[in-house]
Amino acid sequence: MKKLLIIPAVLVFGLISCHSGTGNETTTSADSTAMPDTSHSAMNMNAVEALPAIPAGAKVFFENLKDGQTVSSPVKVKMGASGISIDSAGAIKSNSGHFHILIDAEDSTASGVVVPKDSTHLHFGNAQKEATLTLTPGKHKLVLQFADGIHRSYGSKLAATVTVVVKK
Ligand SMILES: [Cu+2]
Repeated sequence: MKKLLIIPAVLVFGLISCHSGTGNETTTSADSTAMPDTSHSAMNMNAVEALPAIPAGAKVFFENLKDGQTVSSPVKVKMGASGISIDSAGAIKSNSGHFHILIDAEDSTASGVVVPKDSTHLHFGNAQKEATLTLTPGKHKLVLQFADGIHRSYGSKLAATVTVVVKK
């Protein structure tokens, strides 16, 4: 049945565009017009999945650090999450992600943006819940940022900030 529909489409299209294209191009156009469902699902497969939704009530927090706390370097940091599970990086999974620590950087990485990977943006893609940071004496802002399996930030809703004072 589809071939019967395509043939008149090719004829009509060919008549309209007889000066502007070859016969092959005309056939290709008619095929994609005749099978919109196939081309549409192929596009969806190529598109990147949306950032998973944040479960209601989920949060992340520094388990062992309070804002303004004085610490000595190296600092052991315990990372906590509730209402969302901690998983290794790799695949996009709903209700899960992994930790990042931003050192003296932004307050949170914008939602959906891949967390940078550099000396001030640490990734814990093996589902680690603890980290040891070497910090210079003085004040430092630490941000705990949760992100999905491909490092896309969940934004400020799954971020926590503390400022610590490192002893000399
Ligand atoms: Cu990451």
